[in-house]
Amino acid sequence: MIVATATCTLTPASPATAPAPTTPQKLNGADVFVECLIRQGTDLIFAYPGGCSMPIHQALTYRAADIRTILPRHEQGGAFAAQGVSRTTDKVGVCMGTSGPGATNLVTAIADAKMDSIPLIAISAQVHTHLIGSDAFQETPMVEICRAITKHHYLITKTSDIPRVIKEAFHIARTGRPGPVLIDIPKDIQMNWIDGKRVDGSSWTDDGQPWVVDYDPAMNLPGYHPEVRRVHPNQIRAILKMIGESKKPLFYAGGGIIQSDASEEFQKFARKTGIPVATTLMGIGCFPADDDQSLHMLGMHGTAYSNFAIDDADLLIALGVRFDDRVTGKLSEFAKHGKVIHVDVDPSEIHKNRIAQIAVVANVKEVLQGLNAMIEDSDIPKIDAWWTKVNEWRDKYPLQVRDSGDFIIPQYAISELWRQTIDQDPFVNVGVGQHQMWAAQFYKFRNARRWLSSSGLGTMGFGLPAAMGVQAAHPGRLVIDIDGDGCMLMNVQELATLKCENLPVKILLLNNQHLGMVVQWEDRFHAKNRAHTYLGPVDHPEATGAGAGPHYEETYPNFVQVAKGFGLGAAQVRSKQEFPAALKAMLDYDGPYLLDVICPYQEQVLPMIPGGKTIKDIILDPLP
Ligand SMILES: Cc1ncc(C[n+]2csc(CCOP(=O)(O)OP(=O)(O)O)c2C)c(N)n1
Ligand SMILES: [Mg+2]
Repeated sequence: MIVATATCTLTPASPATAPAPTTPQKLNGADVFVECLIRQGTDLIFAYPGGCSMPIHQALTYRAADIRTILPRHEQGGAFAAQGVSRTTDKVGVCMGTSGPGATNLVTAIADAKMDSIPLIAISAQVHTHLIGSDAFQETPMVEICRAITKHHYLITKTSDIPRVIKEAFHIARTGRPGPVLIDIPKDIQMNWIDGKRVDGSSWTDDGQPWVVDYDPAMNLPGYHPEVRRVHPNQIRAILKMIGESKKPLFYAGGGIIQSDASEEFQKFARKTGIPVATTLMGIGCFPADDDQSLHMLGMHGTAYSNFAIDDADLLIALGVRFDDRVTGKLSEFAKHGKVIHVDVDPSEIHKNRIAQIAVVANVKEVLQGLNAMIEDSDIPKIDAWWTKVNEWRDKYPLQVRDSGDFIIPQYAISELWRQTIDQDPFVNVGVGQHQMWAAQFYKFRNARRWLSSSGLGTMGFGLPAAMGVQAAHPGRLVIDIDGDGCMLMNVQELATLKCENLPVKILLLNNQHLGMVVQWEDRFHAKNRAHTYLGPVDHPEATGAGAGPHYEETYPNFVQVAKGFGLGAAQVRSKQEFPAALKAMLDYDGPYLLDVICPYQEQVLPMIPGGKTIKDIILDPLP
């Protein structure tokens, strides 16, 4: 007999749109599963059905008033959309695919969430328990596949485990260092009736008794204690002392500040100390990028002045960061004149890439609250001379938008987008490539959780589905996808979801007809040898790097036709003079819209510190 503490009062509601089922609905595992999601605050799920997940889809229709089910057009799209929810709300995004290919289609986005510490519940349906291990139709061992790319993973083997597993999964996903949790649920576990009977009438409970559902069961996570990592006042004092004694300090501010919702505390502390702030790609938005105290982004494509400052700093205050190689370049040379204070919630990040003189394993928000509470005037460093030097670098090496005549270069397009939209505090999603880096450089974010980028895994195709999820979670808000032409094709099917689910995302497609970021590396490091980086027909001269290419007569594919085919509004623009009005037309459009912006492919993202290199190797000038 299963011990119960609360009785189940769940009554299937009538589906919002479909006619009521003709037979009375008995509750089964799938109904309980959906109720558990709702009790975790889930009001949106991105789910693509198939044989093994049908019971949960059926159950979702009965609860349509409480949970909106969005049908993405590919499971990867659904999983990135769920990330869009997690990255911009206090909810954990939820996605689902059926067994086999539906499940494996989730994998890239799960790995992506792990790298960026994004809480995510990924549900995969599984074949019947008695078939597991038999190479049954559409069977894949999802727990094994996802073991290294999830924070935790479950295969549910008893229907009565559903409430505990879901409670634990959400707890693990959102606490400590957040991350994705996989729940693999076999079809028979979904179909078992809560009266203790399987669909064939046999018993699934030990003694054939009904199961009284406890929706708040005890968790069983003996090895998981994120809550014990607390900061001690002595550590706070030590940090303040080191800051007070520094002459050339710098904040190295990362995604941990955003994940722990600590931007307010960070800004307060940063302003009190007056120390320059540089952010990682993941940290964008934790401090206003157009503020004088901001040195903007650091690392491979960060500002030259932030990288010069790191190189010269005598103290790096590293908050919620992981010393990623795209930030450090050659590790032995990175910030080698500086001491390091490193605060991170994950002990495995401490001393991983860089030894810290002060290391604190704790929630960044708690540490910042402690710092704000304990800081005294004597802890504020005297750094006027440091600022003079930093400002010299800033004046000498600003981010530049060169004069491009009537060509639209991406740096200009993004700056103009910023000018026309920043007052609406929009959510901006990006793909991966040059357009992503230019968006990071030229869209000067003022708030946290507005910038969505696949940063750690660098997954092309992230932007469109992420934007779709953000729009679903924030109806009425401006949601933008700045995308590349390569990335757009990776999840282009989600244009259908935008249209069919009334998600009015605005897509600024920076179309250079190339895999621009790879082209940039070809041009810099491979003697301009074009190796499968042209996105048009192979008999075009551009395929071998020969064409002039800035203004194609005919671009491929015809994105305007593609978007219109999916029912979006769309236009192409090639002239800089016409760009502001074309952009405004998109922003004013009632519904999803794609603006196909034809850009020259020769443009390079600068500055650039080549991978594994140092500040001495920084590239500041375009190729002749
Ligand atoms: C799924 C995936 N495949 C390959 C890559 C390698 N890659 C990184 S950027 C890039 C080019 C992206 O092209 P596009 O979307 O057109 O953006 P652009 O660089 O031209 O702005 C490629 C191929 C990747 N990051 N992700
Ligand atoms: Mg491109």
